[in-house]
Amino acid sequence: MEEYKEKYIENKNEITSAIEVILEYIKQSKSDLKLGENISEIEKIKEAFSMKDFKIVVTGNNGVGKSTFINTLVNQNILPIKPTKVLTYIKHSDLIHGFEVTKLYLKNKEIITIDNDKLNRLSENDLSEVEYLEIFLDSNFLKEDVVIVDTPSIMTLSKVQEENIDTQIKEAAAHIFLCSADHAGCTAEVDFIQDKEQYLNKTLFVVNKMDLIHPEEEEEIIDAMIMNFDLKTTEHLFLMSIHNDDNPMIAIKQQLEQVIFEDDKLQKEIAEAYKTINRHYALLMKENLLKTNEELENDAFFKKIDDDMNALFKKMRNNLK
Ligand SMILES: Nc1nc2c(ncn2[C@@H]2O[C@H](COP(=O)(O)OP(=O)(O)O)[C@@H](O)[C@H]2O)c(=O)[nH]1
Ligand SMILES: [Mg+2]
Repeated sequence: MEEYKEKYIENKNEITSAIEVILEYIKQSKSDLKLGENISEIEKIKEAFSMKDFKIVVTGNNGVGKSTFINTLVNQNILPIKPTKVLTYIKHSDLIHGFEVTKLYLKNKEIITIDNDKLNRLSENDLSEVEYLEIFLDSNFLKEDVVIVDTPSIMTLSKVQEENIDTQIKEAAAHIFLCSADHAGCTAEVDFIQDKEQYLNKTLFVVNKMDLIHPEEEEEIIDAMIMNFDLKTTEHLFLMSIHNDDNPMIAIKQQLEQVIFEDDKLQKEIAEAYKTINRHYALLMKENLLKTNEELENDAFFKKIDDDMNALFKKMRNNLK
């Protein structure tokens, strides 16, 4: 099994620590590189990687099982199984440093914090004042800045919500469009997907509730999905039922991580970061060569940093191959 996320985390950690080492080196050696824009260039890279989040937007008709599906993804019964009225972000909270709470962002700009176990008790009336929700949860799936966005049914979206969801999908690292086997590919669904063609390479189509139909209808559903949504391959198409033990959740997670972490733009960013770090390292080494050997030998600190750097860059070069 390909470990797309692990590979990304490794790259990110390597980039971050290489930058920290370079910054430390510049600080200790009072390098000329401190002047000019050099420091800010690599600091910006570090900042960009620390700010990243990977949004997975889940959309679909009412009652197709979006909230149930998300609960399965994060492995907790966190979302209430009743119609979702407002956009709901589910983010990671490390329990050692954080809390499992829900923040209600009200339309009047107030923010209310409640315990997650009170989520089920929010009435439609309570939610009428809410613009969006943010749920913090300790879940392995959400680690490394994965954020899931649950959305109201595509049938009940106000104009504002519809535009908002379009923006969400545009910004998202991945989009999951959920259908129900008993009416997969209906007109409302086709209409919704029609103007989202440019996002098809990051969209996964999941037909849920396969338990509701006869096994021999499976072929028909696959054909209908390909036809109605103009799918070029079935790589991004999954059929499942929450009630079946052999549901393809592992395959879906794997495909999701591939879409998110093997993304061309992200890979380019990583390669660029390595290139910039290498350039800075070369500049530092060049400066360092101007020192006398004694100076260098007497300085245990430089020796340690050099070792750190060499180890890091050896790993990086292997990675770039
Ligand atoms: N038969 C069947 N029911 C399901 C399945 N997945 C979810 N449901 C049910 O469908 C209903 C709507 O689910 P929910 O997650 O709230 O749908 P949402 O409106 O899309 O978020 C609930 O009663 C779920 O228990 C499934 O695979 N098979
Ligand atoms: Mg829901």
